[in-house]
Amino acid sequence: MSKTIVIGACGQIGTELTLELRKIKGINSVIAADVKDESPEILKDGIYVKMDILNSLMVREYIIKHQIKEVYLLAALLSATAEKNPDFAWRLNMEGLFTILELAKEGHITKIFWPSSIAVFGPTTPKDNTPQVTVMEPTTVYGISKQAGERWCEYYFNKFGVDVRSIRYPGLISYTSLPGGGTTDYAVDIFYKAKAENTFNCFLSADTELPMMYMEDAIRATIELMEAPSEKVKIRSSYNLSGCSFTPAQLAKEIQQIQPGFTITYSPDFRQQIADSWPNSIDDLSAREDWGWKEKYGVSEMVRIMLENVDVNSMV
Ligand code: NAD
Ligand code: AKB
Repeated sequence: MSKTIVIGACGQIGTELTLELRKIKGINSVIAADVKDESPEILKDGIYVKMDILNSLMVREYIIKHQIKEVYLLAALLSATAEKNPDFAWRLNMEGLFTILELAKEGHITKIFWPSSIAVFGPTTPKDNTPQVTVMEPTTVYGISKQAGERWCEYYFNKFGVDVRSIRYPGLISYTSLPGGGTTDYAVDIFYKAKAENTFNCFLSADTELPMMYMEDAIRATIELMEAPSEKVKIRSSYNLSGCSFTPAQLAKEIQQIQPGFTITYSPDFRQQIADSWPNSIDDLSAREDWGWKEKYGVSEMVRIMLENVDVNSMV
């Protein structure tokens, strides 16, 4: 079995993706890599390597030496954190991608997954059922880096035949690992506060509708896209993907169905402006038609699972 590496494996997506890939490919075939000194306990069974994606020499040497053929490149600064450190965010989000695209161009890597985001859209994009191909004028450094990354992925596919695949993830909701500094993080935080304190102060306004997805759906989509025959992957920039859409007020109502005493208050901060520039909902017809995508989880089911499983002791 050829080797796979997940770079950014200690993050919200990386933790669950690594676990799932290890189930499918075998524990010794999937290497977890991250800039952190140690992996979380949950990944301790398999191989872990401390790797800074910005150290392109080390990344190149490791991938070539260990004959790694499939790369999931997840390391990035997310929207809210990136706004606080735009120069570094641009560097981190772009340089790592070039290192991996170049390795594939040289023939060392055969397949790449690189995630994009709904952040590629901006205030001039149609907000409802945002189409696959539309106006894209992102206003955040994170969105600009994702949009540029999409263009480069498509370029390397067209010019050099690099097999790179990508999804524009919506906000992802999960309980295994905490989210890492995004605008959609409220939709995870809310469950921890609901369980610990039965109340939540939201950093977005009550009626801010955003596209979201339960993590299990996102992991399945990622693996389905990576396993799809190459000719079915017709979009080499990044695929729109839709799970469910809701506002903080609607999410709070769903929580109240299970915890009737739950209350929510609103104190919008700088993340409101970011959220206001993003779509309400996404049209993902291309993903459905090209490689058979279909979501499994709606809001009510996701809320039930989150309330059952979040561990308030892991809250920082
Ligand atoms: P995260 O912040 O939870 O995890 C990112 C991981 O990358 C962290 O473990 C971090 O330590 C690691 N990392 C940071 N700098 C690194 C470096 N220099 N070298 C190696 N590793 C480094 O992020 P996430 O939510 O898991 O997102 C993963 C990817 O998916 C990102 O590209 C993000 O833009 C994209 N995405 C995420 C969401 C979401 O809702 N989680 C939505 C859309 C797109
Ligand atoms: C963020 O909020 O930055 C991420 C994303 C949608 O890309 N969750």
